[in-house]
Amino acid sequence: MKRTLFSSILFAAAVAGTNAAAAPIRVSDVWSRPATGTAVVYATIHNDSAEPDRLIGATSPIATHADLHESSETKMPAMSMSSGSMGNMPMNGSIMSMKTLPAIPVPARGTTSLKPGGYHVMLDLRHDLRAGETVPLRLHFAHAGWIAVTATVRPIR
Ligand SMILES: [Cu+2]
Repeated sequence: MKRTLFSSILFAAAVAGTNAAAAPIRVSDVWSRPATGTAVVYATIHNDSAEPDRLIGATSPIATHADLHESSETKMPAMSMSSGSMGNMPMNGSIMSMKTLPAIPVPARGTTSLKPGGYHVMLDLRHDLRAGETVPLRLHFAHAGWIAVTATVRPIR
């Protein structure tokens, strides 16, 4: 009898612990753009827990592959624009590039924004994306596990 009661308490504690850990990550404002070949997905990720987490992967039925990317803009020194010795310099004086990341950090009790010019999920598309379409995605977090979200394809303005 005593042992049964003890087991029940342990079980209740385990369930409570599971529930407490089940919803530390909230994902909002998930969106994409009309695209052919590859598409970007942006989102806002909120971490309500005291532990940092990491987005470590993503999948979507409309994509053959998904990567985590970070865009960055490299400013070219103004000097090289007029030197005449570097003919391939872009006229706007900067180069946009992106790299694949193993993970995107989400700080404890913090927010990480996936947005144009920064972090994003890159999809290799099975079909073109059109404005108004919705895209199911699953985001994989190191601690929170898999979270299903839906991206809305916003028109290009
Ligand atoms: Cu990218």
